[in-house]
Order: sequence, then C-alpha cells, then structure tokens
Amino acid sequence: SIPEPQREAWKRAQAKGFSGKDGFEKELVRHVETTLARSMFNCDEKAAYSATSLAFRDQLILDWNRTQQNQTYRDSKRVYYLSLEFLMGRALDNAMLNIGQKDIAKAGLSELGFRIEDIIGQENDAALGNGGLGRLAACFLDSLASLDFHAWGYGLRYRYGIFKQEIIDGYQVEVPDYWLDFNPWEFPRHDVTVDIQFFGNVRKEAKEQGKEVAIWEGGEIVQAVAYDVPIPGYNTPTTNNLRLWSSKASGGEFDFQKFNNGDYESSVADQQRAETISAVLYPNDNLERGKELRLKQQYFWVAASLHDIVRRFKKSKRDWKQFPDQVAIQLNDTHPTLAIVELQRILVDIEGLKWEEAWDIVTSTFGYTNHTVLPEALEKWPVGLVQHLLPRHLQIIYDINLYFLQQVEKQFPDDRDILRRVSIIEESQPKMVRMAYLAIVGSHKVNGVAELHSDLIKTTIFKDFVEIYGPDKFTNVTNGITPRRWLHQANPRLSELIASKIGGNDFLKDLTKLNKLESLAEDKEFRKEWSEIKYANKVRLAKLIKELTGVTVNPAALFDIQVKRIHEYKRQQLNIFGVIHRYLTLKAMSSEERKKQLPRVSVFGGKAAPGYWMAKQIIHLINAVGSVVNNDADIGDLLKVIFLPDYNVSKAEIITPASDISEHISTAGTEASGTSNMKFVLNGGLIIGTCDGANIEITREIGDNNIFLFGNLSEDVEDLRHAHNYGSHTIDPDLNRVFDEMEKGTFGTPHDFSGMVAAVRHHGDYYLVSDDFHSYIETHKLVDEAYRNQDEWVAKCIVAVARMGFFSSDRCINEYAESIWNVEPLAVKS
Ligand code: CJB
Repeated sequence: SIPEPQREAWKRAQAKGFSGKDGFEKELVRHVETTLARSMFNCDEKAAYSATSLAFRDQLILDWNRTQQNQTYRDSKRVYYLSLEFLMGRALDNAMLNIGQKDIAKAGLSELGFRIEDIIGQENDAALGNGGLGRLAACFLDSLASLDFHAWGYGLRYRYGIFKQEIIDGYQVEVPDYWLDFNPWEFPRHDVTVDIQFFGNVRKEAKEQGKEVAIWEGGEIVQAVAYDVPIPGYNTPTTNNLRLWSSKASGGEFDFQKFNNGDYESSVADQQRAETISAVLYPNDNLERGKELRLKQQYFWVAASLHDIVRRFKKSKRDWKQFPDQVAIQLNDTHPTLAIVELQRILVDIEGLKWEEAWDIVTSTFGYTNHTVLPEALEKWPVGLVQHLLPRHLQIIYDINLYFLQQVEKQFPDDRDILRRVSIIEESQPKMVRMAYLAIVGSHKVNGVAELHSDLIKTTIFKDFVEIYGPDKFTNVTNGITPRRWLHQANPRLSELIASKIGGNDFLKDLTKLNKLESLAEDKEFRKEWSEIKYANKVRLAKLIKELTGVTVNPAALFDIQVKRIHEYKRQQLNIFGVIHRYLTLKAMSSEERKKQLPRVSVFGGKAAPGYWMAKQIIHLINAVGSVVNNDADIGDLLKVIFLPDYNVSKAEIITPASDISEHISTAGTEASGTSNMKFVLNGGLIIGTCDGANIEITREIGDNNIFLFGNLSEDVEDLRHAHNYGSHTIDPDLNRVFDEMEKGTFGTPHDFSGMVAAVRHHGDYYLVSDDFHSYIETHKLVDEAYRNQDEWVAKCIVAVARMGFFSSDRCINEYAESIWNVEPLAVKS
C-alpha cells in the first residue's frame, strides 16, 4: 500500500464519481470520446449504452472498493454463496435504480439524443443459468447487498450462457449465446489466479510420530482466473462481489516447451482444452446427465473458490478452530458438494490438522439447500470417474463414508439395511457417489425451499437421515424474490402508484409494508388507476408479441400466461390440452353464443433442454395449435395462442407485469417452490395453480378466495400412479375428445404428437394430466366468470399484492442469516 507521507496527495487525487445530470452527461461524453474513441458523429445506441454503463460502473466501483475495504477491515463473518448458476439478466437498469440515479440518466440521455429504454435494451442478458435455481441465486445476491450482509457469490464465467431459442417451423432450434463481446460489468483480475489440479495419483508419505500424509501429484494443471462483478445493494453503499472463475491453460498462453519443439498445434490444443472447462453452461434444468466435463467444472470452481476463501481466512492469522466463526458456505444444490471434500483435504493434507478436528470445522461451515425431489435431478457420479479425475478426493469420500456408517451402525445395531440405504456410495453397477448424501453428511443444516417441499424431503428422499441426525438438522426456508427487480424495475408505474399511496417507497426494503394497500382495495379511484397500469403493461406485452411472432393480440382480452422451463412435471401439456378444449368448445358454439364469450390470449414461453424430446414435442404442439387457432376466422380475437421465443430475464420483466392470470400447474409434490408464482402475484396478476410448492403458502398469505386452486393433492399422487399401472385407467372424456382431434390431424401430422398422447393413454400418465383435467377446465371457467366482474377482480388483485410481503428474498436471506449462517448485517461506515 501507499506509504503514509504520500497518502494526502493520494486522497486529493481520489476519484469522486459524478453527481447530477450535468455530471452524468460529462462522464458519458468522456467515455464515448476517450474510452470508446468515438464522437458525436458516430455514437450509436450501442456506444451510448457502453458509455452509460461505464459511467455507472465507475460509480459502483467506488462503492465496491469502500465496501470491500470496510469488510476487510472489520473482518467479520462472511457468507459465501456457491452456485453453478447466476441468472442475473441485465445490469444497467438495476444499477441505475439501486444507486437511485435513473432519473438523472434518463434526463441526461434525452438531452444527448437518446431514449433510456432503447439504451437499456442494448444490453445482453447475463444468462448464466437455466431457470429458477439460477434466478434465485441472483435474487439472493441483490438481497444480501441491500441488507448490508458481508457476502460473496462464487460461480463460473461461462463463455456461452443458456442457448438462445429460435422457433423455426414450430420447432425449437438452439443458437449459442456468445454474450461476452462487450461486458462492462466484469473486472478481470489477472493477478488473482489459482492452479487447479486434475488426474494424477496419490502416495502416502511417512511423517514424524508414525503419521502419514497423502501426497497428490502428477496429472494436469488448469488455471482459474477471477472475474469480479459488482453487486449493488438498493439504497445503500454496500456493493458486494460476485466472483466468477474462467479457465485457461496454466503457465501462460502456450506450452513454450512444445512450441519450441515445433509442436505448435498441440500447444494451442492444450490451451483450448483448458478453456473448455468454463466454456459452456449445461442447459439442463432439473436433470443431471453425468458428463465428465460437468464434474470437471464443479471441481474447478469449488477448488478455486475454496482456495480464495482459505487465503482470505489465513490473512487474519486466526486459529483454524475459528474458521466456522468467520466463514459460512452455502451450497446451492449438490453441484458444489465437492467443496466439502476439498476443505477436508486442505485441512488434513495441506494444513496438517487431525481428521476429526478438520471434520468438525468442515461440518460447521457448510449448509446445503435442496431444490428438487425429482429422482432424475439428483446427482450421482460413477466412482470410477471420480477416481480417475480426483483420486485423492475419492479416498476422502470413502473415509467420510466409513466414519459415517460406523456411527450409523452404532446407532442402529439391528438394522443392516439402513447402511445400504444411506451409504454415500451406492453399491450399483457401476458404483456411484450419491452427492446429496455427501452434502447432508458434510453440512450442519439442510433446507428445502418451501414448506411442502421441506416436509417432503424429510419424509421421502432423506427420511433415513432424519432418523440418524434428528429433525433439527432439517429446516425450511421458503424462497423469495427481490422486489427491486421484480416490482420497481419491471413495473415502474405500479411501484410509483403504490409509493404515492402508502407514503413512500420504504416497501422496497420492507415488503410487508405493502399491507397498507389493503384498505385501498375498495377505493374506486385507486382501482381505476391500478387497472390503467395493468392495461398499459398488457399493451407493452402485446407490442413484444407482435414484434416476436407477428401475431396481433387484443390487450383487452384476458391474458393467461405460463412462462418457465418446459418440463412434463410443470405440465405445459395440460395447459395446451386445455387450450385445445377451449378451441373445440368455441367451434361448437353458434356465432350468437360466441359473442358472449370472453376473449383470451394464452401465452407460453420457456426453453426445453436440447436433449429432452418430449419437452420439444410440447413446444411444437403449442406452435401448431397457435397456427390453426390464430388463423381461424370463426374464432377471431376470442382465442389467441402465442409461443414467445427465447424466454429470459429481460423478457420476464415485460411479461410478468402483464398477466391477468398465470399458470403454476405442476403435478402436486413435484415443484419444489416455484418463484414466478410470487412475481406474478406481486405484479397484480392472479394465479391458477395446484397445491404444490410455494402456491400453498401464497394461498395462506393472500387468502383462498384470491387464488384459483385445482387438482389432486400430493398425498394422493402415489396411489393414483399405482392405480394407473395396476388398476383400470380411464381417461377423462373431455381430454379424450382433445386427443381424438389431435389424431384427426387438425393441428398437423398426428404422428408428431403421438408420444404425448401415448404418455397419458398408454404409459401410465405419470404426471396425472388426465386425473386433473376436469378440475382444471372447471377452474378456468371460474376464472372467466370472475374476470367478468372487473371491480371484484381488481379488488382481489390489490388485496393479493397487499399480502405478498412474506415473499421478499430479503425475508428469506434474514432467515438464512439467523438460522443457518449465524451472521448479522454490518453497514459500510463512511
Ligand atoms: N430448480 O431451477 C431448478 N433447477 C434444478 O435443477 C432444480 C430445481 C428450481 O429451483 C427453484 C429455486 O429453489 C424452485 O423454485 C423450483 O421449484 C425448482 O424447480
């Protein structure tokens, strides 16, 4: 650091950041003219976006530096959130709002000849995630910073995020998302690197007093390079850090040895191979494929992150015993579970701690969040693969398992089978490492993400572990969403209206304050303003629909929206079958009768994993139905069916505020929580849903007359499935009519959809589409009826919003802080 006598000069020269509109304009023009080397004669929207971002980035960095210095100086306990996915979306709008300078930017940009919306629209989404799990991590970062927690996120800097989805002839086509061509929001830290080892072998070396240490040697080294992304809190100087690791070959650009030997191509190949590790996000949601490169990604990322965390801890020269008082690490799903093994390895092999002492530290440090009970999503790695890639880690896993099973054996001496059931190693062919079990054994708390889900993991997939550890190790933290992005940013007019009526925008930091809205539900004038905003948001979405699909929709129609990853358990097929049923019903009516019907726009959006055939069939069916219905003159505006391509965070910001009703209709017991359900209600849309995930708690909060629930309950699912397979399975007659129509070729070649029909008729209807069809259709009739009474409908929406305070991710982070991390917020001192 700078010597004392020179610090005054340093302080005089310190960067200050801009203030006011004029200050912003000056900064913007400076960046256009110097950083970007352009002028007013060739400054297009892209350049204006770049310069605006750089101006705001400078602001953020000043706060970021202060925050980091402050946190280092105070050296209090930090939270590290390890997630393979951070679905951040765009940063500029969020930065402007969180710093509280969007108005200044708007006025400045307008004086310089630009519309702020066009500038915001230039930014690529940071799409480093698949769906809910990745978006949750992003909401958590926003809350951690906004609440002044000392917290860092750790992830991977994928060169390609989630693919872009194009719809060609009704089919999904995947296009690579190369999003890094210009990204002002990251800071490469070429001085922060970690060498990560793979492969090689392990030998034991004798030490003093008959001790042995394991030496892991040989193999290959890949270098991890840190890229830092500042995370601004709302209305606070706290700016936290998200550190993303990028891979490159160790030892610079090339292997110079090979280069000098004339083996140029192979030295480039090494470089490329190393870079492959962080090249691409795996595009699966709720599905694990067991690819070697994925395991490499996982180890690369956790090893680099732990190295960083341990280095920071060691600077304070504390005793290792204090590690859990300084460090809390949260595992977002099982993807980072190897961190448990890596920390044990560092403590035992490198730092020389005894096994038990190290294991105490490890288990006090980690917490594990489970996000799904779907068997196909639970990670398992072949023992042989782990052995090959991480030979020392496999030994440690075996030792962890041995000590764990010894403890279980003592506890349950008469139960042989329990050892087989809970072993971290599954004795299958090939043998597998069960990552969820390893995560449970290595953590002090395990949580689910909504009440039903947390109950289900305790009674199903992790039942034995509740017996072993007792119920206190297992807890629930119901998910939440950040009201900054999902209300203030996505729906500025509604946010403003609310602020004007309840005395300011404190609710953005304490969402329970929305309850002051409740008394306004009966206020006619307020309802009118509310409806006008909803209508304007629907016009905005109608414009996007026109742009992306060419279809004109009527904003006065009821907008019925289902946007999320396409998955059989989420049941977009139930929705589209329902749409076909509606179409057939309309077709069968006289034109007089039709005139009395309520017009509807059914909007779908979401990506299918590239290898998920059935999900792709569902997308195709939605598009096929759309092209028939949308062009049927008998139907006109009464029904439109839209598939919005390339659903992502920035589109969600336009879609969410525009719903009248949204669909959260998973088979009961399959959707761990869901978070878009919260977003839609918070934006004044009602929901139709099953008794699943957070829908249940939403109902409890907002009242069961403000939500449309239908379908079988989770406790009945198993019996129903059993009956389908072993009893008689009769298909709902209305659904059969839908299938018959599909088989007649009304929506194109019947063969294209035969798999979807067969899944219900002949293959046991695992997702209970037929069982729930009748109540689904009947409940949609109730929706239509309710919507006709606009006064009551709007009152319901207002009451629902007023009661949504619980679903802020701030509440959620406070629960983690108190019950899992044992940390308190500490604001930056000025
Ligand atoms: N989730 O997005 C994913 N991917 C997975 O692989 C597993 C679960 C989702 O996590 C969300 C956040 O907890 C949940 O709201 C959602 O129900 C779950 O499917």
